[in-house]
Amino acid sequence: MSHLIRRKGGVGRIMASQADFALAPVNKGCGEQKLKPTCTNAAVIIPTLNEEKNIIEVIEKLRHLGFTNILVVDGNSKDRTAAIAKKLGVHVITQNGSGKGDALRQAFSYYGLNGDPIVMMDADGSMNPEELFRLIETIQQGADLAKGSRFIRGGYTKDMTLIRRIGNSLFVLLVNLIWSTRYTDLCYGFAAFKREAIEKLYPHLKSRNFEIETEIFIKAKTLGLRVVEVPSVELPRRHGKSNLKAYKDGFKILRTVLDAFMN
Ligand SMILES: Nc1nc2c(ncn2[C@@H]2O[C@H](COP(=O)(O)OP(=O)(O)O)[C@@H](O)[C@H]2O)c(=O)[nH]1
Ligand SMILES: [Mg+2]
Repeated sequence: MSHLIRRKGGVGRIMASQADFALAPVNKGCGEQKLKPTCTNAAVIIPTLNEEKNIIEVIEKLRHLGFTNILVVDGNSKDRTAAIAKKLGVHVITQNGSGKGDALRQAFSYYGLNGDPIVMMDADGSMNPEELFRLIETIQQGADLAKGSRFIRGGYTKDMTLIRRIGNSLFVLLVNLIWSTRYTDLCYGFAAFKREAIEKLYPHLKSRNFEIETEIFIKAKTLGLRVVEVPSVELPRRHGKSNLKAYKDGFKILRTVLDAFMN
């Protein structure tokens, strides 16, 4: 990864209002039908933990849409996830530590990671790869970070328990209050980054687990990156169960918010 690129301050306007959706129109841009060559430069990072029943479909859908630069960061799955991903011909690395945050940070620092923009998405089939076009187009239109939101018009979730909804809403309130942002969603790992944004963010990220997304979005703001929310639909994971433990991980997210506030 090349050196950290510094940007002059004052560019960090958070754009999450509906007016801003003009930046990210549905069914346009890189095009669900036609893939512009620029889109094929995108690198897709997928953290995986025991997703052997889901990973094939996710990779095949991505390929079908024209994404060829796919990096699976496997958390030492006990099943055949890594073997299947390798067989499908995508790049697979095994994470050194454990946790989703640790895996994403390892991917961000990975010397073989090429591509611009860089996208992160889950392996459980809950995210629709077609939405990547909208995220990438938002980057092409000037955002440093385009993040999916399940809680703006056009977005929703069928994969969230009540307790997780409440937790997410409280964290959104708290973060918006502290950093004057207008986020509508925080605990959601479907996003596209300008490569420079990853280079800028990476040295500041510490999260090991599911607090990683919240940390990314807080630090994107404090580093002055331009963040745009784009509606996203989250479906139930296709097979298996979530690895997230609402109370334990909720506490870690809260600690991440407070830690960022104190520092
Ligand atoms: N590499 C790696 N991936 C993980 C780990 N924990 C979860 N994941 C992946 O992160 C994504 C989101 O995890 P999931 O359990 O669905 O959490 P949820 O979407 O928040 O309910 C999925 O692709 C998981 O396979 C981990 O410890 N290491
Ligand atoms: Mg999931």
